[in-house]
Amino acid sequence: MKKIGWMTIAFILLFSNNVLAHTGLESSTPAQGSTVTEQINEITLTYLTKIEETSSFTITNSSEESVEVEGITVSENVLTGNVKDSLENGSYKINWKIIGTDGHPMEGVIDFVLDTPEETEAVEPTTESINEEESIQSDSEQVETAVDEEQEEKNSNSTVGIIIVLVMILALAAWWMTRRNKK
Ligand SMILES: [Cu+2]
Repeated sequence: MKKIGWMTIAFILLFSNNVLAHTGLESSTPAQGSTVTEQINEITLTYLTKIEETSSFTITNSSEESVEVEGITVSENVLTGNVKDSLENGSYKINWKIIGTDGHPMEGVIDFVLDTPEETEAVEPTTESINEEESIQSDSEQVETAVDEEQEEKNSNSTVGIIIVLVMILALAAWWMTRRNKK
């Protein structure tokens, strides 16, 4: 019991020390998990403390392809950069890598979804999602038939089993009868 108490205190001290020493992401534009409905230009990452000039970030799309970012700047605790070209609708990741004032490198990922109501981009995903639904449906149908087949196989297996048992009982009965008749 005493040991657990000391370990708890040690853990709390260690944990609070880390919180005090390290920096961390305070907020971002776009925010983690957000859906953005307008074209993105400037990316802003705000940290809890000052960060080193070498701090940087990259943006990747859902196919892990990187998106061109220019003019990455560090000012005190703020890291900014501009997306060069307009982005297609989809999910993106901002992969940041910074060094805090205490010299510790840190990294993290911010996920966001771009969903601008542009006609050309809005039509495509709709047909895609319908196709996806169809393929999901046919998948579940395939699963169902597979289950049916399995069931049938099991059924036929048990039928074979029952027949074997019946034949054995008959054979045993016949053997017993002939033995009895001989006596
Ligand atoms: Cu640190």
